[in-house]
Amino acid sequence: MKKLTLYNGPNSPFGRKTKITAIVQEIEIEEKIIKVQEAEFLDNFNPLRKIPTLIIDDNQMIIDSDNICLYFDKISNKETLFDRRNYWQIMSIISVANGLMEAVLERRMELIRPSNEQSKSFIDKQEIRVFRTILWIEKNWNNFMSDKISMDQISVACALEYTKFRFTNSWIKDCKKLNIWLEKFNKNEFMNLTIPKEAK
Ligand SMILES: N[C@@H](CCC(=O)N[C@@H](CS)C(=O)NCC(=O)O)C(=O)O
Repeated sequence: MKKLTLYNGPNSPFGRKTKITAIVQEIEIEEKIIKVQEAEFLDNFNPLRKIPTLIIDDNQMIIDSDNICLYFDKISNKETLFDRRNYWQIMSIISVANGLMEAVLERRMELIRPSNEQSKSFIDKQEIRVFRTILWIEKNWNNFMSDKISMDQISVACALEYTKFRFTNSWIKDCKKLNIWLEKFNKNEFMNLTIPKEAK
């Protein structure tokens, strides 16, 4: 059996996606929580120095949360989270969820810079993108009541929870369907097991 080491952060929404996929697909991993800014050793495996990064048998790497999730799905004996029948829809919703995480993350990174270096127009742009994206998901994502867990659901849930954690839950009033779905989805044990450390 291969040794799988998942380098992750304490609060990363991208990392959360991969961890949930490992739980759902019953893949045994060793998770190492690191401070990515100080993780010089990671540069040999991932020159972007980003988490999550997966290392297989101490020598092979898989970079990017989407590739890690696809890998876990591929080596699992469980039913796929990327159903062939609506594969491209699932992949596109995952990309939308990734973009939402990125916008919330970029906004936060800008806000923690010294105030004289912050760009208000950059922050505004990310905030507008966040609200537009969540409203778009509310209106356009049409299989989210499905009881069968899929990768787009995991991704959207991680993105919405990260938005609540780092930015706001004010989108709830305009996205009632989505919020009802999220509350139900949050009852899955894997959601509870992967709540960001600082959000507890
Ligand atoms: N596209 C990447 C994004 C990963 C990402 O942005 N990770 C952030 C943490 S949430 C990171 O490692 N940031 C470190 C940095 O930018 O220095 C993925 O899906 O894995």
